[in-house]
Amino acid sequence: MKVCVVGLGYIGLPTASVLANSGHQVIGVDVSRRIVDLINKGQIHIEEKGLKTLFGAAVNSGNLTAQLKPTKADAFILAVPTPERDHRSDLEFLRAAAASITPYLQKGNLVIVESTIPPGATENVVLPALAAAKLTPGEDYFVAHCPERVLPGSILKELIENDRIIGGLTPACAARAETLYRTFVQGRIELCDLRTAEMVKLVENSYRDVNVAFANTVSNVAVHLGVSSARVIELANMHPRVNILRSGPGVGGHCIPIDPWFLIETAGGKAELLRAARKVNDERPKVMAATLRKMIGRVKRPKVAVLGVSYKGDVDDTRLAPALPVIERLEKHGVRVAVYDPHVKLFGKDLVNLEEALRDADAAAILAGHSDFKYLHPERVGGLMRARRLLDPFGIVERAAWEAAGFTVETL
Ligand code: SAJ
Repeated sequence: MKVCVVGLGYIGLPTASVLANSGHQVIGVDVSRRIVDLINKGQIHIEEKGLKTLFGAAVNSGNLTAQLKPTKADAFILAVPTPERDHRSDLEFLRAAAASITPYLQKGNLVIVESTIPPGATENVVLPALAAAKLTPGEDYFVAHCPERVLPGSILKELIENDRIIGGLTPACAARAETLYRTFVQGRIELCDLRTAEMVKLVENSYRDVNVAFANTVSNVAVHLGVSSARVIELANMHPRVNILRSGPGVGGHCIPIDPWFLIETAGGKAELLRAARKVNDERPKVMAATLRKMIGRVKRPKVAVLGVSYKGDVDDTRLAPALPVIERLEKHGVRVAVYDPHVKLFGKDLVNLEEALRDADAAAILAGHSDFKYLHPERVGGLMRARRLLDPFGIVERAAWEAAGFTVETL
């Protein structure tokens, strides 16, 4: 098929690359000239395991090119961001992406929405934006919602191996979209209606948010009671039907802190648990900053070394990363913050190397669970710092070894 993928971000670019390597002719579309130029030069703007190689193969095969405007195609995949503003979905990018394909939409085409949206949005936002094409959806062309479900850090593996949910405007629409996904998906493909597919995606991420909020609640209570939350969770998880996630510095990324709001927005007041979970997770950075200030105590011009500022371990993405509000809070209280991250290239603040970050620091805080941090050497780290204190909310380092090296280790 000739497939036009609109939006070349963390989902659109890997999807375009996989499609191109599966033999489709793919035209990637993005409003950013920088991204289009980079792609046509054979370069990419995001870090994702295996993507460079897969993308390189797609471009070299001649099956993947990028441009600023859509073009006539058999299928259109909309994979643009759907941000949240004031706890409501902002679907302007999606509306604009849908409007941008109308001049090229023809009878028999397939339009797929991959972006995450509130239930009802394909019909209420995308279809009206496509109306200018003067074609009847479900009759003249096919419409489906196929939410992406891939985990950043394992996108390429999960794009191929995960099961997919496809919601169709009609059963024929869902079946049509299935033929395209079948060309690269090895997992099961389940067909349903639009609204079910839209809700499934939001339910998945809300489930994760509530479960992380539960772990964070356990941590908050454990701190209050003076016991180790990691040990409480470890012991509770020995029960055959208990599986508590990890508590941490908060929930970041472009999905989990946002998607529950899309469900709350359309739930008619029936999703209060999700609202409570959001509050618990959003307050975690405050807990981190307060803990660090308490650990440091009264020191003149204190300095904290923040190790890791991406929203989670082993990725370069800093969107809504919990490290950001932690840093803001510390700085507001006069703490100097030096930031080191082995994955992140761009960040609102200057990034420094590890030694510089640690030099004369009164505490170090691991705020993204990068696996590299397992190999930090307590003596070397301690040798650079003014005082040996470590906040490790992920429990990344071997606590006993660090304590033996004279560190006060706080895991929360
Ligand atoms: N986190 C914890 N404790 C945990 C697990 C996660 O604090 O035990 C935190 C992470 O540090 C991070 C945040 O939660 O800040 C989210 O990380 P994540 O790994 O749970 O999820 P994402 O945002 O990288 O990807 C999620 C995935 N959804 C689910 O697992 C239900 C992925 O499959 C989705 O495709 C993706 O959102 C998306 O694009 O919607």
